[in-house]
Formats: sequence, structure tokens, C-alpha cells
Amino acid sequence: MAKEIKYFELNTGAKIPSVGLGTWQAEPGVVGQSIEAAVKNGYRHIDCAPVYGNEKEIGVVLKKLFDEKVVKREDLFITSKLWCTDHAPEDVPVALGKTLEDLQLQYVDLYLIHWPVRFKKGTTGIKPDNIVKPDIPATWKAMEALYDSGKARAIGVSNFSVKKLGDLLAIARIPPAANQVECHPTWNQTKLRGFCKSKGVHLSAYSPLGSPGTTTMKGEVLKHPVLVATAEKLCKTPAQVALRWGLQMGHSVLPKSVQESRIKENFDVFSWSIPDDLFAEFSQIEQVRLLRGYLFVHETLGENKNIEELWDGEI
Ligand code: 1BO
Repeated sequence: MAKEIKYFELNTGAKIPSVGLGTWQAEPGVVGQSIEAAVKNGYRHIDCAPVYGNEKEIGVVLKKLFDEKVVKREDLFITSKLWCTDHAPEDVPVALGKTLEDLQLQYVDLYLIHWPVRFKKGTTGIKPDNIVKPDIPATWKAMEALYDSGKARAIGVSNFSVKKLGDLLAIARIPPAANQVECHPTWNQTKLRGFCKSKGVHLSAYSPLGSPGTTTMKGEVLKHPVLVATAEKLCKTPAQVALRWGLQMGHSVLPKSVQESRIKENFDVFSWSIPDDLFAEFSQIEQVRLLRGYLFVHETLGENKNIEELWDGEI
């Protein structure tokens, strides 16, 4: 029996499931089984990207789930992203073509420009020396063509600041449907959230648990006293509280897990809520961006000389 899922509506009219399975840092060899567990436990939204290095394995398991009639394609919401090496307009359809081939799909539900940063074509890894000057208007025009073709049913961006999103909205024929960014109770994106809301751009949260397994991000979100105390009062886990906080703030959340028990736990966030008095305490939490983006800036190459410029001061 289908479990209750809350959806948000995109500016295309499509519905995006409010909880999706993140696949960043889900290694090939384990990502397939986590997707199977997620879908069997009710998830209908999978967040992918070619740079995560696992789209082929995801494609194999999606095909299996469709063949075994566990879920229908039209009931799943699949996001993927254009990597930084593929910003040239002629490379954009090729990159989506490769993603569709790997995922064994005819279309994605949402296709995002992964970063407002361009790397030299053909380079590998995330290295500042790979950076070249981006031309987001030209890349976006190519993204709009993918939307027109139906191969991307919605298009959007990721890691865009208020300024960068505003600049894009000023030239877009098709406005971005979503901006996927780091967001959790200790980086709540107040300014960006307000801007997205005013422009009808859906905010989607990566690292909604603060990426506890990523040592470089030093995320201790789940240990924050407000989360721990709220979890104790509601008999929930801090992870469930962090996710429920996201839903009540009005954004979709993309927790990553490869353990079935955690996958289930992260989905048990619909039948209860954080009461107003406890919810209010989250607005007092000190804010700190965890994914700083040092590898996406270069003093002389590209447009972002430092992380202040990358995030346009939102750090
Ligand atoms: C480098 C990838 C960050 C989250 O998508």
C-alpha cells in the first residue's frame, strides 16, 4: 500500500515529493540496494548527478523496479544535474543524453545546473585549476531547449545565491523551477528562502542532516541542543526532527542513507509535526554554512575569486 507522502508544487505545475533519497556519496555497489529499499519503503523522489559516479548503477535498479512493477516511471520523480565541465551550450544536450542513457530513462523530472561554476571541458575532479569563466545565460538557453524537448520536465539550478538566481531570472525565458542548496537547521537559508518564495522557485535541501558522514563538512547539526531536546520531547530522532523542520519550513529534503533502517527512519516524518513553541526555537540557532565551496573558486580563473563571491556574501 502506498505510504502518505507530502508534495510541493513546482512553477511548472508538477508535484515534487517532499522527501527524496540523496545519492551524493552513495558509492556504486551500495547505491542500488539503497534505492530499492527506499522505493519499497515509499520514497518516490531520487536525487542524482553524474558527478556522484553512480548513475549507471541507479539505472540498473530503476529498470528492475519498473520491470518488477514495484513502481511506475510516472510515479517517480528523478532529478539529475549538469556537471561543471558541460556548460557549453552544445555540450548540455549531450550531458543529459548520457545521464538518460545511464539512468535508462526517457526523461528526467528535474534537471539542474549543478554549480554556477564552469570547469574546462574534459577535465576530471573538482579542482580550482579546472575553472573557466561561466556563461550562465548561454547554458540556461540550452537548458530551456531541453525543457522544450520534454527530456527535462522541469529545469533549475543548484548552489545559486540570491544574486546569481536574480541574474538568471532576469534573462530566463523559462524561469528555474528549483534551486537545490545546502539547508538544515544550522544553515537555514533565510535570505535565499525568502527570495525563492517571492519568485516562485522551489527550494530543495541537500545535506538536510548536515552530512554527518562527510568529515570535510564537520557537520554537527544532529548534535545541536535544540534538535536533541526537541527529539527527546517528541520521541523522535534528531534526524527526523531536522527533516520535519525542513518540511515545515516549506522545502523538500534529500537525506542520503544506504542503511535500510535509516532510510525508513528518514521517511517517517509525515504523520506528526513539531509544535509551534518548539519550532520557534529553531529560529534562534546560530548559522554556519558547512559546504564552503573552496574547490569552486579561483583567484584569477572564472568569476568567483573567493567564497564570498561564490555565495555573494551569503556565508
Ligand atoms: C559536489 C556536490 C555537492 C552536492 O551536490
